[in-house]
Amino acid sequence: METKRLITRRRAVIAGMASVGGFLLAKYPKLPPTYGNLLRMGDNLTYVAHRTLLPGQSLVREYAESDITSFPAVGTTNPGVTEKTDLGDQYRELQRGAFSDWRLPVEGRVASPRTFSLSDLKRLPSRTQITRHTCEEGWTAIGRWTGVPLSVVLDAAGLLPSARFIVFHTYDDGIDSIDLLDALHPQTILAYGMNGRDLPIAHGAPVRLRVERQMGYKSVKYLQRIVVADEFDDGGRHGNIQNGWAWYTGI
Ligand SMILES: Nc1nc2c(c(=O)[nH]1)N[C@H]1C(S)=C(S)[C@@H](COP(=O)(O)O)O[C@H]1N2
Ligand SMILES: [Mo]
Repeated sequence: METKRLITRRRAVIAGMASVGGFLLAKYPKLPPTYGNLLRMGDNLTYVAHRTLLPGQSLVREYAESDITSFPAVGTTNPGVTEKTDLGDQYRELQRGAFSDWRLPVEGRVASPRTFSLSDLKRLPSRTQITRHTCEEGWTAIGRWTGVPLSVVLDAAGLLPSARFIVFHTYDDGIDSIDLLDALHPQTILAYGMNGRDLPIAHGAPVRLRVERQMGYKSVKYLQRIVVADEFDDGGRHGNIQNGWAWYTGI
């Protein structure tokens, strides 16, 4: 009798949890999409640990104005100068026009593909957050980011039920992706402002991603295109595996 009651209660608790997180959890396997890739065994541990310890959309710490530090610019600091590709040329052109011609397509597994200008993004609800950036090189810095939550932009395009990953293409010819749980996290924003000004070129102008629960390199700069995908896409030769960096790097 006692055992039976316990089981019933446990079932009720599980059912309750399922109804709250059902939408997201149903989409999330227990293992990362990189499971089985020898080069990416590190992902398994961080993904499972992270997703077990932080089952909800818990927020990372936000700091005070007085905590803001100087912020180095790392990796590409100007695709218009450094990228010997068509994308680099395009970026130089956009830069000349103060990014008034910059457009961000949001396409793939969405009900209505959309293209946003910088002013379109600025008209959407915004969020400002002072957070710590952690680079794989061993430094951290605190900055104030202003932008539109990625969830707002994805809502505007309408995620189809088959949507599983959000893939980002950049003007320095890079590709990276995050899963829906990170994409819909309230602190995941498309940032167009840094420390109260327009986002500087060196930090990813006109718009960069901020994924605050991941290592710094997941916060891709120089956004060019967003693709909603139904399959895992780590960017292949355009992705961070080229650097030996994990796809999932929860902090
Ligand atoms: N497109 C693009 N995004 C990028 C990079 C890059 O080289 N290109 N470098 C990454 C790395 S390793 C870090 S630490 C941060 C650096 O951002 P910052 O230049 O604003 O400090 O951007 C990340 N996003
Ligand atoms: Mo980094």
